[in-house]
Amino acid sequence: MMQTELDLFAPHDPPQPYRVGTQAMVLPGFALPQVQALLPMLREVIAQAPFRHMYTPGGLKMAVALTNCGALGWVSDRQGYRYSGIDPLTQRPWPVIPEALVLLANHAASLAGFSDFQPDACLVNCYRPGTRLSLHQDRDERDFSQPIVSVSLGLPAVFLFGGHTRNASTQRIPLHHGDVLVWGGEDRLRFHGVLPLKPGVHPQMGELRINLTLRKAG
Ligand code: MD3
Ligand code: FE
Repeated sequence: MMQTELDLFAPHDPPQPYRVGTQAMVLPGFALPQVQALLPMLREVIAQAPFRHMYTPGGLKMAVALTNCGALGWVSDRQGYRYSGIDPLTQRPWPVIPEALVLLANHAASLAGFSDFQPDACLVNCYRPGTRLSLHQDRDERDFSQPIVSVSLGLPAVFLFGGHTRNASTQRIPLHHGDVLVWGGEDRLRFHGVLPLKPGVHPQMGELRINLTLRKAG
């Protein structure tokens, strides 16, 4: 049948999963069917453990606001980067990871080839327009053979996926609301970051991007 200009406004199916490294996979829209259920759970987590800006060991205030859920939460202060079972702000254990989020992460990891992923830590990053995350490696977890699963929500971002040294060239990977990424194996210690968020308003999330990273930290 002939295409009409109206087709431009028809909803698109999310693209198929694709590899960005030998053991790194993007699952576009994988979280979309769960988002409506996840958002109230996320709101509850944030009510119990509010977003806050942490400081780097060098004393710089981090641009990304963060919180955690799970048995372990990632924290940063003058003493260094580490995982802690206690939220330094509330002095209480972090809220539990919503079961639906654990199941989603486990399912995504298995599709990417990592069976039996059982996350014990979920870092929740909050970006506003202009916020960026500079190139870094994730090295604070005990076992680098465990993958990381991330869920992007809200405003789109450009993710930088680098190499094994800070100077290696980077791929730019656009990330949208509902996209899930899984990284493991030889891609686990790649440098990565996020370009400054462009201004915008997301219909569900407003002027925010929230990224959840699920890890087996302990
Ligand atoms: C690739 N967060 O919290 S998530 C972080 O969008 C972090 O908030 C970014 O980097 C964000 O540490 C990116 C995707 C991600 C997470 C860890 C990785 C990609 C990764 C580790 C190695 C390679
Ligand atoms: Fe990271």
